[in-house]
Amino acid sequence: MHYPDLSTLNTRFGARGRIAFRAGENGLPIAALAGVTGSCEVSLYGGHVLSYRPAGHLPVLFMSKSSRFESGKPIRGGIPVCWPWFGPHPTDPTRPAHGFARIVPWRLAATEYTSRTTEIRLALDDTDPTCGGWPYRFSLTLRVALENALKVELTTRNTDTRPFTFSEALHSYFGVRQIMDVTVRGLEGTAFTDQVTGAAGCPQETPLVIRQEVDRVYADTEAECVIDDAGLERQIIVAKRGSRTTVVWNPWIDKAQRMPDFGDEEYTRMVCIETANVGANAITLAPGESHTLAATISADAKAE
Ligand code: TA6
Repeated sequence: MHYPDLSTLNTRFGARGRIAFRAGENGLPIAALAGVTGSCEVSLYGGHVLSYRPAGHLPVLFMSKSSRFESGKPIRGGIPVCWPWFGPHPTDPTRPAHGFARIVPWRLAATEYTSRTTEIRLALDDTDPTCGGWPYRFSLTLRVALENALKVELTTRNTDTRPFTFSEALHSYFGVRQIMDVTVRGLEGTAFTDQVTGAAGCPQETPLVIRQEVDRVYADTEAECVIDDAGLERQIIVAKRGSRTTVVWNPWIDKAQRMPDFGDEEYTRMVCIETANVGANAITLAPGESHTLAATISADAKAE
């Protein structure tokens, strides 16, 4: 895995007190962004937002204490980029789950900052040697911006001569104090496919509480989701643009114990609210067309 050296990154793209590059575990380069509205860290490996802390709040994203930071393996927490397929590869079980974008190095394209905003843009395209095995020309840009919220935008451009279809997700892991004290609002009235039982068209009539393994794909929804965390007396708001699917996941006890990169008890401290386009909401781009999937993440003191 080859990355530019950190001194070059800091010289060309750093900014004192705002943008700095450091070596993470196993030497993976990490960009640390800071500004008046908060701070975040982004790994060039996987184009992966590792952490986000709004000013005046506790960290918003969950990261497993057992996560790997190894070439070729996904990072267990933060915001994995699932692209160009979500879940298992549609036909080839030997291909990595959730696509290859989250397990390859991304290139640093640009950094920018103003008095109130700090952003980084990463790039990946079919000329990157690690992106083999997908038969289309493409370019991806990931924009991560610290504004009054954390904005994460994944833009796909079809640079091929043929149309292609892809599915995608910003697979965001959110930190909570205790899952038993959490309610997820915003999906009421939206039917879901239950990935645990295989049942489709399941009604979500009330706000969602989690008392078992939850792996639900809500289709045809553009709704903002709110994680009400009574334990931390805060809400996490997940708004989105360019996304018609929301996935909600908590592995619960048995699956947590089967995951080597996830602590047995960590299911109590996280929930995934994933900003996605999956299944019938997959995206087809004609040559030259592009599409942006965007999540806007913020935290608020709990409304009384
Ligand atoms: O978030 C939904 C899901 O597809 C679950 O089925 C579970 O597999 C999760 O993603 C994590 O997938 P990963 O490949 O990161 O272990």
